[in-house]
Amino acid sequence: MNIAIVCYPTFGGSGVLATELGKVLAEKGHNIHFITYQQPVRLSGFHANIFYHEVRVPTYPLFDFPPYETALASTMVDVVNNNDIDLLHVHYAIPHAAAAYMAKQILAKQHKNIPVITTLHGTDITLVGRDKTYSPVVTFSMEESDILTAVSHNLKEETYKYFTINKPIEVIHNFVDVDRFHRKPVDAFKKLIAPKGEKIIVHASNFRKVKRVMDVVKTFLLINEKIHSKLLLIGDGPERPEIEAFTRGCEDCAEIKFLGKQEQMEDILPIADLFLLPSEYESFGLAALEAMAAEVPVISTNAGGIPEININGYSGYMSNVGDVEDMAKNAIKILESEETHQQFRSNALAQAKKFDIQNIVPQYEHLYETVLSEK
Ligand code: GMT
Repeated sequence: MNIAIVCYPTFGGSGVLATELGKVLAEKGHNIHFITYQQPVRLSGFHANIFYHEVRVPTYPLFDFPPYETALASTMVDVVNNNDIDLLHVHYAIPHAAAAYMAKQILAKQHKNIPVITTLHGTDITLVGRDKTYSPVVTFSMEESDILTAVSHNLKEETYKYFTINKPIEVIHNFVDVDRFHRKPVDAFKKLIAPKGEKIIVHASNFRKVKRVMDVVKTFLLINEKIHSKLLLIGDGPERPEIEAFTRGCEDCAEIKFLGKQEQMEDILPIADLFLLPSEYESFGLAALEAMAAEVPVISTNAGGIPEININGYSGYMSNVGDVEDMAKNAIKILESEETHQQFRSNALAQAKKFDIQNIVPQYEHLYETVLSEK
C-alpha cells in the first residue's frame, strides 16, 4: 500500500507513535509518505521506501497567523496526486483531521476517493479539542473521517463523553518495539550517572502542566531520603524553567539532572531502575510503555488510560493524582529489595510484550485493508 502519514514531528507521543508506525509499515513493504512541517525526530537513517514531504507555510505581511492548515491540506493533495497514495492516516485530530477532510473533498472533485483514518491521541480530545475554540471543527472532522481510532479504551470513552458523535471508535493501543528497548545496560554509562551504585530514576515528558513534573521531584526527594538515588529528567517544555529554578534553590536536589530532549531513549532507559509518571491525565502513557520494554517498573498515577498498561502491584504501582507520599512509598517498596525489584522488572517486560509492535501493527493494517476494500 502507499500510505500518507500526517503527524507532529516533535517529541510528543503522537508523533513518536506515528513515526514508529510508518517505519514498521515500511519494513513490511508498504511505501510510507510522511507529511509534516519538520523531519520527525524519530525518523533518522535511510529507508528505501520512506519519503518525507515538508509542509511549507510561506509567510506574508498580512498573515499574523500563517495558515498552516491550508498549506497542509494542499500538501496532502499534492502528495496523493503524485505518489499514487491509497489512504491518509492522520495522527492527532487538531488540525490534521480537518486538513484531511479538506484534502479529501478536493480530491473527490478530481474523482479520487481517498479514505481518511484519524487516530486520536489524547490532548486533542481531553484538553485542547473539547475547548469551544476548536470543538465544532474537531467534532465535524471526526465524523467525516472514514475510520476513527483511539489509543486506549479510556480515550474512546472520553471522546464520547465530550463530543456528540455517532461514529464508531476502534481502540488500537499504542505499541513499542520491545527488541529495540530491551537491551543490556551499558555499565560504564550507569557508573558515570550513579558512581556509588545509587538507583537511577527516570522521568521523560514534554514538561507540560498535565505531566505534574513537580510531583516527580517531590516523589524523588522522598525516595532519596530512604534509598540513595539519582533522578534523570528527560525532555523539555513550558514547566521546565520553574522546576529547574526550584531544584537550583534546594539543597537536596543535587542528585537531579536535566538531560533535555533525547532522541535515543533506548540507550538511556536500560540503565534506569524506575520510571515515574505522575500525570494528571494520560490517554495511554507511551513513555511508560517504552520504560517497561526496557525492563523498568513504573510508578504512576491511575489517571486516564494508564491502568490499561501499568498493572498495580505487578509492573509497578499506581496512586491517586498528587499523592506523592504513596508514590514514594511504592517506589521504595520496589527498590529496597533486590528480589522484589527483579520481579517487578520481569513483570514490566512481560506486560510490555503484550503491546509489542508485532501484535499491534497488524491491527492498523487490517483497518487499512478494510477501508480500501469498501472503497
Ligand atoms: O503527552 C503529551 O502531551 C503528548 C501527546 C501527543 O499527542 O503527542 O501524547 C498523547 O499521545 C500519546 C501517544 O498516543 C499518549 O501515549 C499520551 O498518553 C498522550 N498524552 C496525554 O494524554 C496527556
